[in-house]
Amino acid sequence: MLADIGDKIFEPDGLILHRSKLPSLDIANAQYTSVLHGHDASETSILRTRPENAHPPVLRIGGFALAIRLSRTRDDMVQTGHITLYGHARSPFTQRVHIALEEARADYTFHVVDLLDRQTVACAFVLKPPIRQIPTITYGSKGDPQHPPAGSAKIYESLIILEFIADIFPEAKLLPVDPVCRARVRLFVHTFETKVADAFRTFFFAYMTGADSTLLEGLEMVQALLPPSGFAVEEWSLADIAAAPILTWICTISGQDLGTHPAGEGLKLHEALEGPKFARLTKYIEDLQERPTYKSTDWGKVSRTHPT
Ligand SMILES: N[C@@H](CCC(=O)N[C@@H](CS)C(=O)NCC(=O)O)C(=O)O
Repeated sequence: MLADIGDKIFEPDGLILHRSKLPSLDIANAQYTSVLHGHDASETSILRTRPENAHPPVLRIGGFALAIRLSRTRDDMVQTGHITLYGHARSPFTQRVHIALEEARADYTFHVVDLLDRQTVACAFVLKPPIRQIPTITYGSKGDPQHPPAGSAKIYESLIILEFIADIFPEAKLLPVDPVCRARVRLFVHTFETKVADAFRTFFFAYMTGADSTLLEGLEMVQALLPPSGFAVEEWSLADIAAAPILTWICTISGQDLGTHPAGEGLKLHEALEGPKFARLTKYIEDLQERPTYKSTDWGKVSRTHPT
């Protein structure tokens, strides 16, 4: 569709918006707003044509609403800002993001934030409200990691960061193109986070009675979602990135009986995981650990000792 409003240009295969118009735009669809923000504001933004069967968004300019077909396809998006990852090699949540950045061959800086060194921690902003956690990434101009350039986006929560990386690196195929497969990825991630990641934290870091059976039940639920072989949705995806570091932590530190649980509870959990009931999950974990980006981001041996 061709349309003309003021000094803008709509093209058959896309839309060119002049920068002078950007402040007055009210795109009635958050996806498109983020596309505008995703481009360098000093340049003309180019949005490509939406698929034929997609519902058209409404573009409002000065109260004038115009239904148009516009969008960018997944293939249009590329990294336009520099990424700084604030995290630590021994944080499994950081490793999720690290793997995704490696998979995407992103241009990024890894800035180490050592949570055990609060007094001297070089970059404090990630540990202050509202963030208060690693991993966090900034996305924008490249600069001093301790003082992110004004206008940098600050994004935290590892799963949100993974989705963001999938968005800006579509060629990394962290999310399948097929909507059904994408839904399966998200179901797996949701199940993993709510049934395993939370239980993992409780069992190892804030033990309470029953935490072992809650964790084992969660692991069974995740195992039940796995196909007979291969990764979570057969092809490698964001689901596997979300799962790999935490599953490895569970296996490794339970085998060393590390954590806030009573002594011996970790070993019991480890024994259960090694049994025939978890054979499929065990194979899945082995496959995850063979992934080159898993190996290159591996946190190594845990140095904590069991609390006395
Ligand atoms: N839900 C968060 C969890 C991140 C998390 O628990 N990070 C820990 C380190 S592994 C943290 O930063 N804790 C803050 C603190 O200890 O003060 C995510 O997925 O990113």
